[in-house]
Amino acid sequence: MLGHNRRMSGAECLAEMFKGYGVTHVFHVPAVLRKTFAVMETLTDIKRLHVHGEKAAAYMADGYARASHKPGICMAQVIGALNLAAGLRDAWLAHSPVIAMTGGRDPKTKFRKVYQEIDDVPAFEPVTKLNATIDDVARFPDMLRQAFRVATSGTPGPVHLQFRGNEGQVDADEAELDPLCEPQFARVPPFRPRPDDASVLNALTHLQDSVRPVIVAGGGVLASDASGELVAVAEALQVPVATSLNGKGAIPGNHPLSVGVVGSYSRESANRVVGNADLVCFVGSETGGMTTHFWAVPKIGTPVIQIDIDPEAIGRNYPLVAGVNGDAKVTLAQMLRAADRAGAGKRKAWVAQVQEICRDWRAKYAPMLASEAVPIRPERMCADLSRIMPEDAIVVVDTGHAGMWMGGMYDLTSPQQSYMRSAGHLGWAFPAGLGAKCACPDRPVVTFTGDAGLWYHIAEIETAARWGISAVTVVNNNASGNQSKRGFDRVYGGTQTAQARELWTFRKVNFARVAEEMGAVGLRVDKPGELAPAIQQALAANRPVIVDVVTDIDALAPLAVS
Ligand SMILES: Cc1ncc(C[n+]2csc(CCOP(=O)(O)OP(=O)(O)O)c2C)c(N)n1
Repeated sequence: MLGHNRRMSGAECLAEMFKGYGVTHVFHVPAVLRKTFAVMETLTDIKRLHVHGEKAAAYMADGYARASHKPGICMAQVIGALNLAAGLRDAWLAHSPVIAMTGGRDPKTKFRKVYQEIDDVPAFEPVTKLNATIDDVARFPDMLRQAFRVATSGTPGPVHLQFRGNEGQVDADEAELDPLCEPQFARVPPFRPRPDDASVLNALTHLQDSVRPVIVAGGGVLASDASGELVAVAEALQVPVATSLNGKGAIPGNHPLSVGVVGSYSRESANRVVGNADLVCFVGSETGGMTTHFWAVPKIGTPVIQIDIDPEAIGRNYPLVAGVNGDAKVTLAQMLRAADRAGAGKRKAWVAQVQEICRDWRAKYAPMLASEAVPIRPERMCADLSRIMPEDAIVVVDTGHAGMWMGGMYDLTSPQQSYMRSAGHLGWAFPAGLGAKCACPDRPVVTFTGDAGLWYHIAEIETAARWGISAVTVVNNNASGNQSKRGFDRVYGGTQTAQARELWTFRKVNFARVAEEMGAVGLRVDKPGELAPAIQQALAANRPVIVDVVTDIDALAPLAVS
């Protein structure tokens, strides 16, 4: 079609195209696209990580994608396909460009009760932007290009390609193929759509007219690599900045205009500031339930501006005074050029009030952040991590209590640091941290998870050891999923029976010993003073490390205020 066809196998075509798109790692459970894996060995340097479960493979690809902005690739044969689909759910919720490839049904044997086979395609529908089947090898080049195009463009997200044959044996077929790549779609964002000037000026006018505004920065700011422009606009106009949990990292926590994460897994100061604002400007945020504490912060009726690359997101949950459709970086740069810096003085009193709200938060939690209690308090873990994280660290955080503790209590301290979090799935963070380390081997990667979170994919410690993935995983080990405690207190009428604890507690396990047995480094921490030295030792080890921190089962994260 494009004039550079050569006779080759689908396997050769895929391997060449992976190389052309700059793929460095593929996460899989065998056996799928076997011939492609064999050809990859001779044609490319791509690392083929054979892992312990398809869901973990998807989470690793997701962590790889979020850390690098490059699509992460994961694969499964037909019987593992739904395990892989389950693992795409977090990528879907977080808008992460993951490309999943599975083996699928052969037209010759469909509906004949073939071993291990069902129709998997519908299960990928709710978690993908593109869900397609490839029955003929001639379609490899255009479908792979489409996969990269869809995964990276607009609001990024997962894609599924099902290859004919339970193991995708269509890759052994030959045809005249052109393995052409489009490097533009090897990374997010491929395009930076420029908004129309009138809509930007309208938004800017509203922002500049307000005396108590706040910006809420979402994951779209990070996808667009727009943190620099965001902070510059905030400084020029003197507008405080909250972030969504997905956007944490868009502004360092120690910036004088930063108020923290707003919403449900949040910091009280952020909810107070957004709740008191006379105008809220969402940038790259879906204005979803988690970010707005189920649309209570800000209250519906507060004047709102929304800037987003996806026109369908603009105005979905809040009636708007201004909407801007465009890339975050381009839009914010446009606003900066037109900004009235002189007029920023009218927000002096508001900024002072905001900074007092932030100081109050710090004073309220200072004793817990510095707590010497044994068992260790999670607040102390967050404070120590904020203090000692290297300048270019990637911090990866699980959901549930881990998301609440770190979302609320952890601060990034440099613009080079990154933060990624589970969009809701317990157990995501540990494999995602391994994927992030594969994508960015020269950056320190530190994962924060609870013990319930680690249990999900604990087998991947062996994968980390086998592949020398030197991510550091810090476990808030309270031998329970104690985020659930409040909910069970409630249904037991205030006081749980002794037996009720079987619903949310575990055996006490020493994960440092488990890690050592699997070939990683294990460090056990019982006292608060040992925590920072252990993490520093872990970062220097240049090996996969589990830092097992024994924490207080009665420590419950503060609930959101509205
Ligand atoms: C896939 C999935 N299943 C269930 C949940 C519900 N859930 C949220 S937090 C939690 C327990 C968390 O335990 P742990 O990671 O040990 O942290 P802790 O609460 O003990 O601090 C559970 C079961 C979830 N978020 N994701």
